[in-house]
Amino acid sequence: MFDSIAGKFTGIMRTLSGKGKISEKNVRDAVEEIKEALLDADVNLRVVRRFVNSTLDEALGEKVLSSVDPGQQFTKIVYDKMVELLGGTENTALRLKGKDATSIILLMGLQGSGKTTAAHKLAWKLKKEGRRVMLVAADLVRPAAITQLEVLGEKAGVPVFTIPGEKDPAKVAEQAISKARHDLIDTVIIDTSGRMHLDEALMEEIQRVAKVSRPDETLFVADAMTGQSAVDIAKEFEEKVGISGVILTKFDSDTRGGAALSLRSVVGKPIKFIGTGEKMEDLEVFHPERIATRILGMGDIVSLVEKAQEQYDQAEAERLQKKMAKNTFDLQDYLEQLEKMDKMGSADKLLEMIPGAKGNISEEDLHLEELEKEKAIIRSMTRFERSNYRIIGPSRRKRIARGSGTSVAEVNRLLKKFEKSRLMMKKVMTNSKYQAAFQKMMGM
Ligand SMILES: Nc1nc2c(ncn2[C@@H]2O[C@H](COP(=O)(O)OP(=O)(O)OP(=O)(O)O)[C@@H](O)[C@H]2O)c(=O)[nH]1
Ligand SMILES: [Mg+2]
Repeated sequence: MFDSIAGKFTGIMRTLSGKGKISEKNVRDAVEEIKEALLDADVNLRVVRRFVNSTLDEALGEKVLSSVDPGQQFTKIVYDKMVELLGGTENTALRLKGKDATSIILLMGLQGSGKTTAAHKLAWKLKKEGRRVMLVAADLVRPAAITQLEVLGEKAGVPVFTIPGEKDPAKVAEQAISKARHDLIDTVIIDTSGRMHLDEALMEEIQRVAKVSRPDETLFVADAMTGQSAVDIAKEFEEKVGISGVILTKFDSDTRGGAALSLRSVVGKPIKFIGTGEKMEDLEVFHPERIATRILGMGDIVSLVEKAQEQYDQAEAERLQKKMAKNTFDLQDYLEQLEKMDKMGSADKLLEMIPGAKGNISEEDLHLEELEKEKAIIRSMTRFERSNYRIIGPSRRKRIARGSGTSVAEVNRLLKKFEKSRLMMKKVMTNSKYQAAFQKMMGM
């Protein structure tokens, strides 16, 4: 997706970059080209107009034309507008209850949009994050739908709730939820039926299922390949049922990207995930910045370095260095470092940006799952525990393991690893030779 639009944007940005001076006409021409590129990508007309007008307003302002590097300023404006269009910095995380309650996720959308696949992917992802998940087969329209979900559930290692012979999806949902509560399942994902077209029957059915299940997340599953019509349909679902977010599937397909670029702005609800393939692991959290970077054709090593530097600014580096030297680097600091890695982007994207890394280093090499667990473990600790890891005795370890959905052995492992690395840090930081290397690495 976005290949064509990215090509155009790269060209537009290139003509302006490096110019010592750009005129008002240069800006107007560039914005005109951007407009055409967006329209060619099948972006909603109103969205295009708004984008173009606000870009023009800002780009014609004093700041750009008289700046030292107007081309760069212009690129920055377009990038910022694009990020905003895609959702800005809003929080797209699923809003689920804690693990001591049962959260409900309801998936809905047209036929073939990817609901069942998304249910499967989501089940696997949440299970990996330590949640106890149950899938619910509430698509009673398509004959093979139940079997399809059962097969997928087995693949993901997640139970699938069905009532053979039942005709009413609302009843299935209701009973599934009470069974889930009884079985201490913390996350229920309901897969519903789709229809070729929007029709009353589908809406009425979904409304009833939503009413009995009272979902924490009502996710509209949209097929990116359907372009603008996905946007209209999403609007309809928002009005009739109410949606809390969107899963945009088939992001890996060769489409122009109009749906992706219009949905957020027209529907007013965040895109939470994108489906990037048919396999279980092909579900990614949607990051506006990353997509904007891709569209503007900036997905190269430069942006990786920039991002890295943004996150690890100098003051931060100095602060860390002091902490490490004084041996006061605590679990809270460690958690913050792990969270920063998240902000830099998914491992996959990271690997894509490092020349030669893709194919040679796998995500597994990066031990991501372990890091996810470590984050969960630290988040289950109190502030006091985070800065005084030595007080974490057996009963606290038990509580932390329970709270984070991990085992005591995993908590032990993290604490041991942390202790070891603190010792290492101290050694390194009090050795002047290493100190210089560290400063160089941090760009100091
Ligand atoms: N390439 C690609 N294919 C996908 C993606 N998501 C779903 N598919 C494929 O799209 C087809 C339809 O997916 P389903 O999950 O069955 O769609 P559904 O919405 O449940 O369909 P109905 O139950 O018939 O309404 C399947 O062949 C999936 O493999 C994706 O992100 N990328
Ligand atoms: Mg289905």
